[in-house]
Amino acid sequence: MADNMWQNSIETMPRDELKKLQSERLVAQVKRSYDNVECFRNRMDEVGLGPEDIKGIEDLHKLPFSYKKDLRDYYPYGLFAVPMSEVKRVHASSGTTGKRIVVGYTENDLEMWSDCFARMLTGIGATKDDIIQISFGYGLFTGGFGAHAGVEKIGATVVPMSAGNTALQIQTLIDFKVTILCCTPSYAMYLGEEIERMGVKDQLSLKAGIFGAEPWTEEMRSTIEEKLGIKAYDIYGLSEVMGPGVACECECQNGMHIWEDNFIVEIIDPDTGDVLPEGSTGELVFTSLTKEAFPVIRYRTRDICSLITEPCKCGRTHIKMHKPQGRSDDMLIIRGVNVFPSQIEEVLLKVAGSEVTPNYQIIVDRVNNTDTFEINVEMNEDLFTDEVKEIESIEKRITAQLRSTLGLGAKVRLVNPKSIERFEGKATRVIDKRKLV
Ligand code: DLL
Repeated sequence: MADNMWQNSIETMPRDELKKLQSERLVAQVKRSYDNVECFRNRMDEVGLGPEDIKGIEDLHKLPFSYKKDLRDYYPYGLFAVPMSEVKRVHASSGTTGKRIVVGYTENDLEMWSDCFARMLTGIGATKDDIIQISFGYGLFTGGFGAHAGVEKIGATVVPMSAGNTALQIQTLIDFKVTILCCTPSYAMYLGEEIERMGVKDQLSLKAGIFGAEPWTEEMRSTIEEKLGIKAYDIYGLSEVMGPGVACECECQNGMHIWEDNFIVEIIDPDTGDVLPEGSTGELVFTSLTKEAFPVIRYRTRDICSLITEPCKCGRTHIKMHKPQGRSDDMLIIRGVNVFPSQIEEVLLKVAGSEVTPNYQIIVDRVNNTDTFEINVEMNEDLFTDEVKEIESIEKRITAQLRSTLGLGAKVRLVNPKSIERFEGKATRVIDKRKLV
């Protein structure tokens, strides 16, 4: 087993030692955050807690939670714990409104991140002889660059494709003799279908795939494995906590190891905030132990999940998480992009506030393994027009603004006044027809 580990002594560290390490690191991280991050200091002061009150992980539950909203309130750099001269890279992801959330990394943070990804690669048998195609988006999204650094770390050959252009992706897989593919699971399904349609499966050199950034099921795993002739592994992460590699599967394909030397995980009741007993399903909460530029303490991910505490056959001692089952907020993941309905509402009001009403409906579906994204918006009664040109021009304006805000294409349709269903209670603005297979 030892030869498929990147940092053997850490990955197999006895749990009591791991807990001790977490305690030491937590104490230091709380102190560093208190000294350098105003939001955290204020929250500690409000509940009368000082860094000296945190003596180890047994005191974790005393600490206040942090939320995605904090990243918006302190946009862009207000939660960083080091001066900008120490920040070597930033990434960003969707916030709950038009403002993105921004995260930063020091040189040590980037090292730690690439080590986490290297653990995943080594764990699934990758070596420097592998040729690894990264079809996660490169840019502010953490997927592309996060995976890239991990591949470079283990000394394998990186093929930095980024997302899109399916024909070229397939040609590259074949011609460059790619052995491992990294992308979203829905894109892997789509590539699999196209490869099947083209009848070129036997020209592939692929043996494995690393897929994540959105929910997927065991059924999807089997279909992808069958269509691409590979083993498919799950990887989890989120920008706020690091990016891809907070947790990842090993060769056992049975839960994702959370790298507990770098992160403490808790499962809480999303309504009460209480820590739930072992084995419960609830909201995942992470505390980063080693991140310098952007530490998070008890960060509420909104992902609903449960943990696996039984020892893993691979020999790694780090706890595992099941696939997330859903979210406790209204965030949608469409073609790998995080989308909040509130962002859409903001765009509608901004670009066509007088022509449309805030009555809208978002319809998400999956056709040919690709997410479709449609928005129906009611026209304002006073300005009601059946002039096709005028309607099209409003639709185009909204589509363009959505594309620039979300980085995602949508099919926008203006519909007649009062034609969208009204709700007595909470409006159901989102119809998500995707079945995960
Ligand atoms: O999606 C980071 C990432 C990139 C992970 C590439 C894996 C591979 P964000 O854009 O900040 O970061 O979105 C984070 O995506 O809170 C989950 O809801 C969801 N998510 C990520 N990985 C998985 C997964 C990246 N394996 C949000 N299964 C998270 C289910 C996932 N959901």
